[in-house]
Amino acid sequence: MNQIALLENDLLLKVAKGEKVDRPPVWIMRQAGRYLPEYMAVRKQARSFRAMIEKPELAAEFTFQPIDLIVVDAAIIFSDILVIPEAIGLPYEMIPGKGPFFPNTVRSASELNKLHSIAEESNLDDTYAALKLVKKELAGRVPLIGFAGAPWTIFCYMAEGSGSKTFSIPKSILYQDPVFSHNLLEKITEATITYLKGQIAAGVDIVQIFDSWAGILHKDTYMEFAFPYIQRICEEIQGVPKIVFAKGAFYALEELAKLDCQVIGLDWQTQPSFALDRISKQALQGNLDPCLVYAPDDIIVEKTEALIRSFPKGRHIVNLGHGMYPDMKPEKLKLLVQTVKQFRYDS
Ligand code: 1CP
Repeated sequence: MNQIALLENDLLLKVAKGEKVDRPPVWIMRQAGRYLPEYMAVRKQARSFRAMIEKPELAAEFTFQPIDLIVVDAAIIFSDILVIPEAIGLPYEMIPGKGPFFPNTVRSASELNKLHSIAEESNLDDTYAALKLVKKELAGRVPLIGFAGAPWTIFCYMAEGSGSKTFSIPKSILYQDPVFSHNLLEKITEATITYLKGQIAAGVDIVQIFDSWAGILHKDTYMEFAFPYIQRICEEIQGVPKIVFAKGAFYALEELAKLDCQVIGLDWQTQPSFALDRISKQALQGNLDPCLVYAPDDIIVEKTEALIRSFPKGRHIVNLGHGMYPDMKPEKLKLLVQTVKQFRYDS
């Protein structure tokens, strides 16, 4: 049986497959998280961020919150891109108010040699269990999005050991030791392919690859160290549509357009017309300025409708150009989502 036939709301998948829709679907990056009081209430009871994603019931609860409260058109599994370093031997901690921290880093061949492949049983099993639970409880209400970080973005965290404004350590490694860099990127790519295949087996309807740090690279380094690994992931992951979101990679849109993926995500600095001039095959996702969520109601409605009109009918998924911030108001996001839901292409 066709998976789509089982979904009540399959707008997202329809757009990914180039089928007709009467309005664009909408979901929001970081739609689960600290801006929701309901998230904060449950989070207080959890030991740590890791404990939240390691417990399938809790991960499922966080996944459902934006579906029930904001009423978006898709669920994205509550997890993190950093489960991949952990799965290959580099554990992380999430420090409240600060972000990720890796007690060890990978900056040399000897450190790379200490990594391993994904074991028969690993932390990734928690995500698979959460996905199965969410898929069952969703009962076809909306599609379920799985995700992973792109190899370059994961490389950034593994080499830097934390978040950073410049990621000068991983960037310097690309220039100083390209052989090591490719070896580590290769290792991450293999694990990511295994992980995404596992997510598909657990029931996801579509996957998104987050290259959050694409924008700090020069086009030459992006084409050498980032793009080929995303390309390989796209080629090996089949059976569900793929969304590639390379934040800040305006310089590589022509190349991203050649990927075996159905949707390209856009950050808010990229003009829709600029992207449409370079991408003719895929649907586009985005790309409202996240700070529009702080605007007065009438501006939110006006800008959201204008955004929809700037993309061709049926080739657009509404989203922000990056994630929600913790101090944003859920009511404002709800208005944005409602605006999309009331829009009709032909009126
Ligand atoms: O609702 C959802 O979006 C689903 C869950 C989700 C996703 C898709 C989380 C939960 N994280 C992610 C992806 C993710 N994680 C990315 C790619 C998207 C992006 O660019 O934002 C990145 C870069 C991370 C790494 C990460 N995890 C950071 C950024 C660190 C930095 O460099 O500054 C942070 C702060 C986290 C923690 C995290 N992950 C997710 C949540 C809700 C949180 C906050 C935890 C909390 O304090 O409650």
